[in-house]
Amino acid sequence: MTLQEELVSLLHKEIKDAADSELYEACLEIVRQRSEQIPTVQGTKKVYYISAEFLTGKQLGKNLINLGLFDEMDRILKDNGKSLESVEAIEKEPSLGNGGLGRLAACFLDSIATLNLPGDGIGLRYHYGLFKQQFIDHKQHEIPDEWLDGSNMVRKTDITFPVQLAGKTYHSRMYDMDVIGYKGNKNTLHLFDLDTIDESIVHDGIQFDKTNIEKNLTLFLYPDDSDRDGQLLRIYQQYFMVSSAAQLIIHKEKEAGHDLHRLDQYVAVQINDTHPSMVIPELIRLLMMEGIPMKRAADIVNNVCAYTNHTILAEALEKWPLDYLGEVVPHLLPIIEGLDYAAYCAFSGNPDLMIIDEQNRVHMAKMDMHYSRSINGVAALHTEILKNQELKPFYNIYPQRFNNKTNGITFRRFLMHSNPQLTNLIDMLIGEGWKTDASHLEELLRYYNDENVLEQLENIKYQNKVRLANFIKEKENIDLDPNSVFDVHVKRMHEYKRQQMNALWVIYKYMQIKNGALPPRPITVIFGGKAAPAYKMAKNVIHLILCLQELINNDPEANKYLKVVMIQNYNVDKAEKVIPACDISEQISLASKEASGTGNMKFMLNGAVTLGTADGANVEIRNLVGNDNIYVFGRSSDEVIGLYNTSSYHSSDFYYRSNSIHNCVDFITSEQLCAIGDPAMLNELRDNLINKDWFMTLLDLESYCAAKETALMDYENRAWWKRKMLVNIAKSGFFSSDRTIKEYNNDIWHLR
Ligand code: 26Q
Repeated sequence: MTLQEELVSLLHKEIKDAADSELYEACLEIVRQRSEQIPTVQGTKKVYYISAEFLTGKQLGKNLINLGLFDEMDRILKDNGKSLESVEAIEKEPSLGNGGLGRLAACFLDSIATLNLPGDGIGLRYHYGLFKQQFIDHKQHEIPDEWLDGSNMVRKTDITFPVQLAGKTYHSRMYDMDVIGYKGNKNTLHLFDLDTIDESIVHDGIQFDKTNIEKNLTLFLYPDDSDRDGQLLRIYQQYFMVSSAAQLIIHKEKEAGHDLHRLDQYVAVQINDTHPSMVIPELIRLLMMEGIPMKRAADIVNNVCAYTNHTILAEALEKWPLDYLGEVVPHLLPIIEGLDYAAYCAFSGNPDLMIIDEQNRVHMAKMDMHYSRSINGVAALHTEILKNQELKPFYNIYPQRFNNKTNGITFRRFLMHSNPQLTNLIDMLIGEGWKTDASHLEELLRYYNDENVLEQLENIKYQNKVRLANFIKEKENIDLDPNSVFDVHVKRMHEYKRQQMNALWVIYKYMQIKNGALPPRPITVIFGGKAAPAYKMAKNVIHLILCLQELINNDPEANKYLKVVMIQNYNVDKAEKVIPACDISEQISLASKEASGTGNMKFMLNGAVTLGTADGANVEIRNLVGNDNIYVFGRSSDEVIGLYNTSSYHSSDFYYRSNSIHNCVDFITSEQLCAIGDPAMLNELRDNLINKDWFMTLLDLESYCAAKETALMDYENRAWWKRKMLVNIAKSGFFSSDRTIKEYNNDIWHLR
């Protein structure tokens, strides 16, 4: 049967007569059937990537690409007056992550399968994911994200495991999603859930009874943990996930007849940040139940596990009160205490190295570092900071465990799927080898002086901007000019990422325009990102941006030159629409704070030029493209770390010293903005900038404005700019997650 015949037979009608929703079901079914026919990756050693988040994005288009069916399906639908794009729009995006860490996990699964390495993901099947973001009265509101409504690739299995929570037995059920490699075999993402979850207990946005574990356990990712019940719920979730994982692993190994004493010959476990850390004591516990003494079990687990750190922000390093753990997982307590005692004996009670601190809190990262064979950071700078600052006491005792694995992204999604025109151009110029070996992209440098190719690049960018403008018109009813510069700042809202600094630049530009200093070309500033529901300052920044959007876009004197859009509910789907349309990629975190960033890589790959600090992977981008093809500004990570160590940054100094900073900051609470927004929120934000500014916005504001001015001027030199685009694309091969995964495998997992 041809693909077209298959489609018709599933539809029971002609393609031209089918609705998009019917076509979606039929396409999904075809993917399922094809996937069933391709083999699971085989091997004697397998990695389990355990993560609280898997931000997989929509599956249909990506699976069609990896199965080699996308172009044919696209053509069949077109020939029948339909569009694959509209069919893909029917799918709901699995909302199983919050940001970089979750998207990284999804990219890694794609690369592991593509490289034909045996490796499964393990996570949770959150019914409402993180949350869905809505803007009402220029503020973020949170509502449940009903991603499970409708058909998807996640299927229920009949596999369950008993999990002890607070002395009661619950049964975790495994759901599976095929992870189909590009022209390769498949692996599985296992998502665990409880059968008894009751979605009807959610009310008033995302509120629910936090004590009713049977009904609430997997409703949301990162439920509010501002009180005791919320923290307990996090522990319940984490243990539920890792106990299911550990049982699955041990069960499979026993079934295969493997000697559990040699578990490290068959299994590697990658711990994605500290959320899955309890897998260490849980695996030890299960091995002890198989008759292995604790010391031996701990040694075995130590050789199996590897830990990835994604942050140096203190508030993100999890520390759980021992008595909370005692309440939820009393059976793990003797093991955790035993591990702590072993560290006490080995390191003469050095408090820096203890798992349990003087206040009886369990430091999950410290447990990870003592009981993992590998400890890695996610970009070169980040790993150096871990070794020399944040985790120095551990680097001193375990130097050989520390290693860097600079993050990567899958080009199958973030170029082939999101930017088909650029994909075609690259194929035409250098062939298709880059799809499996991204270093081939460097061959594009041959066209550095090829006017024709440069013009095509520019045309593709323009068309992507038109497409985004149409999308924003449809979704937000805002008119954008595709001839303006698209300056894009999309990522989770956090003070360290400094969206507030870009907002201050918007104010600066607005005041300039009002004073008659007009830019050579209109500028469109595009924001997008969710704030954690309890994170007040991040919500204040969203509020400021939405108020600026209202003020500026409706000011006829200014809106010809400047527009602001904040995209609602930024997710993977929207990322794929925004990124190909970007000219200037904003990566302006306070140096030392962004572990890596991966958005920066996606923009670069799509021909945007980075405006950023020397932070995270930006440093590696600069080393690859050279200073002519990136705009780097601001204090260095060493300077910033010095300022923190000596407590010598006072934002008020910067506020009072510079008139222009003063004016921009004061504009936040101007009559005009207060007439649009909530004066209390705007005041709180302004006060914070003047009196606290923990992430040093005012420190870098002037150098940021200067660098951005240079970038905007350079944009006018079109001949130059097109070459910058080309160099960025050509040098992005290093950031393929295929490269990252090869490094994980060579240095840590050694899969066979
Ligand atoms: C911890 C404790 C209590 C509550 C929440 C958390 C928590 C939740 C989520 C801590 C961290 C996260 C997510 C972190 C994250 O996404 N980090 C990003 O990881 C990317 C992949 O490595 C990096 O590129 C980014 O730089 C990093 O910010």
